[in-house]
Amino acid sequence: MNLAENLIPRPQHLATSGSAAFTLHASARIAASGGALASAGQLAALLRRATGYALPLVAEALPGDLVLEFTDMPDGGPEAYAVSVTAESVRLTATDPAGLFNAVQTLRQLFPAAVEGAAEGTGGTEPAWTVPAVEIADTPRLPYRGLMLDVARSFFTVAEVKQQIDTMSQFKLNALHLHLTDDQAWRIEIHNPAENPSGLDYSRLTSVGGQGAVDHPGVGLTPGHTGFYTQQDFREIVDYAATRNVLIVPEIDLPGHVNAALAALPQLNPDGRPRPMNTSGEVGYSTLDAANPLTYEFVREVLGQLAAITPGPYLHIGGDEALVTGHDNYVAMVREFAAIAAGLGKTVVGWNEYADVELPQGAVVQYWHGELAPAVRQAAENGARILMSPAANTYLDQKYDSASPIGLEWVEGGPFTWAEYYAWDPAQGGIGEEQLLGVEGPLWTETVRGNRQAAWLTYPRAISLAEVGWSRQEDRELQDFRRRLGTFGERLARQGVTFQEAPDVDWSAAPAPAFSDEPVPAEPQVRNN
Ligand code: TNX
Repeated sequence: MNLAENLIPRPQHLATSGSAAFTLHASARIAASGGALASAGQLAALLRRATGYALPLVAEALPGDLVLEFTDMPDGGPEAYAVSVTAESVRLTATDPAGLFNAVQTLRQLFPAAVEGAAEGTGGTEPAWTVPAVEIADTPRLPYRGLMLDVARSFFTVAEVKQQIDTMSQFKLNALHLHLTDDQAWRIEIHNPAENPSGLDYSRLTSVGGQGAVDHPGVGLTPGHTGFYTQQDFREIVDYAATRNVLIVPEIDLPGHVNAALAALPQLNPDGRPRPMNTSGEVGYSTLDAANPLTYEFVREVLGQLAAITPGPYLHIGGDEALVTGHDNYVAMVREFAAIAAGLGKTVVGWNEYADVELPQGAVVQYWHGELAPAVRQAAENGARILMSPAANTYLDQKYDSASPIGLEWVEGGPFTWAEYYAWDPAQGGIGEEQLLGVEGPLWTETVRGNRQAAWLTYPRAISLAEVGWSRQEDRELQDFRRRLGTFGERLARQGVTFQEAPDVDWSAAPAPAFSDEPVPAEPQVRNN
C-alpha cells in the first residue's frame, strides 16, 4: 500500500504521481533559511535519529535534498502547506511557520514507520528510506483542534505535558487547554502583588491548594500527582508548545469548582474560615461569593497574572457546574469575570453554561452537554464562536467499554470508542461553519495518573478528533479511517505511546506498549451525574 493512502488526518488534495519514489540517501541535505529553519531543524532531528545520516542544514538545494521554504498560497490560511515529492526532491512549502510544521508532520507519515525509531533500535536491517511520489495541498477545516488536560484532578509534570504535546502535534492538533484549578487542587503559582491592602496571601493557592488531587482509596496521593506550575514552568510549557504549533489555553474554573481556593484563602468564604481540602471526585458543591468584594479582587489578580504569562489570545474562565451558586449570583459573577478577561485583551472562553450570561463580543462558548441553543444564540447576537466538545463525541475520560480499568462512564450513550468520536459533524444544531471555532477533546483525570494512563484513554480517540477538526466532512469515511488507524499503531508503539487496542481495528503491524506499569488507581469516589 502506498503510504500516501495512510495519512491521518486525511489531506484536502492528494495526488500520487507516476514518478519514481524519492529515496533519502546518506548524502542528502536539508535546505532552508530564515523562518523555515525551525521546522527544518525538527525534521533533521527526526531523520538523523532514525537514519543516522548527517543531514546538514544548507541554504541552497541540490538534487536529492529536502527543501523547506515559504511561498504564497492565496487559498490557504496560516496553517496551509504543500508537499511535493519526486524522485529528485522533497519540497515542503507554506506561507507561515505553522504550515511548515504541518508539512513536516505529513512528510513524517510518508516515511516508513521505522522513521519513528532510533537507528540502533532497528536491528541492523536498514530500511530503504523512501517516500512515495505525491503532490499534496492541504489546509484545515477548522482553526482550533484541541485537547484538554485536567491537571487539577491529577498533576502532570512539565516533562509529561511536553511529551503529550509531542504526541498530539503529529496529528496537527494545535491547542492544549490546561484545566489548572478545580475543587481538589490549584496548579498555577500566583505572586502576591506589591500593593496588597486586603492581605490575600496568594502564595497559599499553591502551598496549600497545590497539594491536592483526586484520592484513590488504597493508593493515596502519590508523589508526582500533586504539585503545581511556577509561572516560569508555565512559560516553559507555552514556549515549548509554540515550537510544535500548539497554543496553550489556560483555565481558571469559576465561580464553582473552587474548593482548593477556598481552602487556601479564608477571606473568600462568607464566614472568613478556610474550607478543608477535599480529595474526593465530588462536583458542584463549592462557589465563590458574589457579595464579597474580595471575590472580584481575587479574580482580577489571578486573571491579570495569568494573562501576562499567556501570549495566546484565549483565557478560559470555566463557568461549569456551579450548582450551589444561585442563578443571579452566577450571572453577576460570570458577567464581571468575562469583562475582566476581555479588559485584559483576551478572548474569553467558558463552558456552555456561561452562554446564559450576556458575553463580551467575540467570546468563545465551549459546548459540552445540555442545550446548544444558548451558544448558537450568542453566536448570532454577540459574534460568539463555538468550540465543540460534546461529551458523547469528545470526552476522553470516558471508558471504552465496561471492562476498561480506568475512565468514568456517566455520559449517556456510552461507553465510547474511536468510532463515536469519528462519526459526527461538529457543525450541528444550527451552527454555521463560520461560527464554529473548532473541536476539543477533554481528558478529565479523576481516574487517571501519569502519561501512560492518560495516553491510553486519549489514543486512538484523539486521532479521530484530529481528523474531525482537520479534514472536510465530505472527505471523511469511517471504514477507511479504521484502516488508516490500524496502520498508525506501529508508529505510536515506536514512539512508546500507549493506546487502546480497539478490537474492531487491525493493529497487527505492532502491539501497543504496556499500559499497566503504573498502578491502576482504585475507583475514586464517583461523581453523581
Ligand atoms: C464534568 S465537563 C465536568 C468535570 C468532570 C467531568 C467528568 C465539565 C465542564 N465539568 O468537572 O471532571 O464531567 O467527566
